Amino acid sequence: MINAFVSLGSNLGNKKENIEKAIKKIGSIKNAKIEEISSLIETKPHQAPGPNYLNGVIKIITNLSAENLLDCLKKIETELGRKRSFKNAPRTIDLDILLYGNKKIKTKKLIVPHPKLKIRDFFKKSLLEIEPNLKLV
Ligand code: PH2
Ligand code: MG
Ligand code: MG
Repeated sequence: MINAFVSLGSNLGNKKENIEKAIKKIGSIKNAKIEEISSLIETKPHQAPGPNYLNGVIKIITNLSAENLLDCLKKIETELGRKRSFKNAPRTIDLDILLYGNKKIKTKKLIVPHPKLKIRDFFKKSLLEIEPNLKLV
């Protein structure tokens, strides 16, 4: 079993409801259990146009591979109306794997730790809220 941290972001439609629906769906993924949920914080769009975001992070414990977890998250994004018009376009929901255990992954589909983890303070803030002992190197 591996601890993974997933970020939730929304800046389109009913942001809080989108995030709550996503958490519910993640909670029903077979082979994944939600362990912690951070507070949700309003953030200014980082390197992106559009309205402010609502952001949060959850901790899950899972035996899914990172790639399979990503597939589940993408499916939930689609179910919640995510459209992909241009890079960093406003979105109903964005679900990103921030950390997958202490693994480093670099494939066409997935980079973990999340490449923007160090430069997005809201990621770090939410991560440390739910995992105070986390060493972010
Ligand atoms: N996600 C992005 C781009 N910019 N800015 C904020 N505040 N929150 C996000 O989740 C976010 C962003 C691309 O995924
Ligand atoms: Mg993202
Ligand atoms: Mg994403």
